[in-house]
Amino acid sequence: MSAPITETAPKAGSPAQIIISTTPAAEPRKPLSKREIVADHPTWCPGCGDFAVLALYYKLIEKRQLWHERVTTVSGIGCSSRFPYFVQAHGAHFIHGRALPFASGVSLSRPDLHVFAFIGDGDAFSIGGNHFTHAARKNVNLTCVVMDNEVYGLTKKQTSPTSPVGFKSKTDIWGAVDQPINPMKQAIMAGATFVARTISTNPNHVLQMMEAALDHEGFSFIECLSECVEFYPGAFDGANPRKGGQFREVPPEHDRTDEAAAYKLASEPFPGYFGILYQVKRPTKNALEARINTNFRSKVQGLADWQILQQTFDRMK
Ligand SMILES: Cc1ncc(C[n+]2csc(CCOP(=O)(O)OP(=O)(O)O)c2C)c(N)n1
Ligand code: SF4
Ligand SMILES: [Mg+2]
Repeated sequence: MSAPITETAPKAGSPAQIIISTTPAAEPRKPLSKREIVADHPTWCPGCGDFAVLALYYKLIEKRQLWHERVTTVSGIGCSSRFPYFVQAHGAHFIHGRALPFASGVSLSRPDLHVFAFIGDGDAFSIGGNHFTHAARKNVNLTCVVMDNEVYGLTKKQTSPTSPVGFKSKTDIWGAVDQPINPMKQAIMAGATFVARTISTNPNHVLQMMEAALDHEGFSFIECLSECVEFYPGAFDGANPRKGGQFREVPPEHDRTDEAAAYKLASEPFPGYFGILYQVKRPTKNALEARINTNFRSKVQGLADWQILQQTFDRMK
């Protein structure tokens, strides 16, 4: 969750100061309606799973009353990454694979914002694989939703790191031969403190996972299976009871703080388990850095930022 902040008016010649306050300011505002949250009309193919994920993001914002100016939606490049265009709030459509470093910067510099990154499986685990690992291990306070369609959608059907062995695409015309990434294992191994799995065809479950991720302090990761009806139709029928599949929730007796148990659940063959597989408490990078900043500030009281910087430069001479 984000911390409330107040901004003081800058004194002449000095930059604005951000002050973190412990009590939220009273905001006598009427609740946001869906109409006020929706921006552009989505441009996905009819039937694309991404529509449902977007609708549930609207629902989350509406239900939890996240004001426009407190929400930031960051994405990379891909079909899923069109998200920020469709939400009436802050947002950035950033570089392919680099949504997480951008989102981390926003989260660290603006603790009052709820930061969400919506990215694709290629975005997260191919070109952005290193960034995913580092954002997770640093436990940056943000929610990362990977809309996993097991294919590169935007660029029209190349094999993605989550495509199954045998998947035929423009880059593997005889069928993929490489072992796919297991996003759950990848996230747990990297150090994510909240790891969950859901599917766009189960709206209640998606919202439940989004709410739990929002309430988590730290790097919360959701893999949301979201079908690309154009280039990988039927990919997730096996997890959809309406298509004869099986939607199995994480068993209630599962200890989500048990890493080995979470790995075991994550290792189940498709359709596997849905729900929160892993969740632990660990100090966030945000909190650890804020502590350093507070300590440092106490040593340079009364100096403006530029004066502190000047002192550092002077010391380097
Ligand atoms: C640096 C860079 N490399 C490659 C591309 C081309 N490109 C755009 S989207 C994409 C893959 C999209 O797949 P995914 O991340 O799974 O998102 P989806 O479209 O499936 O939602 C690629 C390779 C790019 N835009 N920028
Ligand atoms: S190409 Fe696939 S992922 Fe992209 S909008 Fe169409 S159905 Fe959705
Ligand atoms: Mg994809």
